[in-house]
Amino acid sequence: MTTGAIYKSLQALKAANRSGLAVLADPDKIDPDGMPRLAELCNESEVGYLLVGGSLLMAHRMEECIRVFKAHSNIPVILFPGSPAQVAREADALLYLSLLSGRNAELLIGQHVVSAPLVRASGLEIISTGYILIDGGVPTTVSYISNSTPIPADKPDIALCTAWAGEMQGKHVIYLDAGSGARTPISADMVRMVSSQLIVPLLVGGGIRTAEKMYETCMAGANLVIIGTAFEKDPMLIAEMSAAVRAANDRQAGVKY
Ligand code: 1GP
Repeated sequence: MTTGAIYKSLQALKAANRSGLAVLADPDKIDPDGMPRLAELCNESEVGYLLVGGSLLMAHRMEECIRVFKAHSNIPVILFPGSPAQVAREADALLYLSLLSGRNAELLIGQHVVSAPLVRASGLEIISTGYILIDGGVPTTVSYISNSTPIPADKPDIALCTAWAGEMQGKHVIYLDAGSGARTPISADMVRMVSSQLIVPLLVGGGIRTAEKMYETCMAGANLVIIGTAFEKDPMLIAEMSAAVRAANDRQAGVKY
């Protein structure tokens, strides 16, 4: 499976030692009427990608949310599916997730086999993703639904070996996630250790709610930082987080003020 423009843009971030910002929109928490405003805020900032998905999706409005967003923005939309049912042709790409931190064969290969015809027929850019859950201090929906235990937050060596295994298996990206609404986001030490050892881009998310933490995560080597909950609570934070990403990128590039 060849990769496309969106993956190339993530590789470019990695090659330049830069970070990007992604907003995660859960269609159960934002309705299509909220999408024009979200698109406007994203267009005015450093947001490079909109991720769409949720663990359960009770409201059946994912496709409409994507359509409305795309009518108001050129920012690429990437599916971050909580289940194989969340494949929407309206999006541009799909994070094709394997839950590497778990030992649940269904989430490593079983559901992929069942959904393969649907995914291939979708025409979406497929980004093979080694998805690694890290303990964020509270039980998350993902760990409950997946019946899997996250990697302890103070075991960066396990996270690194899991990421290495994913990279050697050919995953296009590695995603370290403390889970939506995590009390404790992933430590800069863990991000730094994993990022410094990977060739593929590193995605990081879960519980990031301040510009300081955003800056620290970017400086530690995250190539894409994903924020959902903090923006649901206060969409105006998008501008503040964007400034933190810009500051980290300038610092990495040696820009002096
Ligand atoms: C969850 O990493 C994402 O999978 C985003 O987490 O909602 O806590 O920002 P938050």
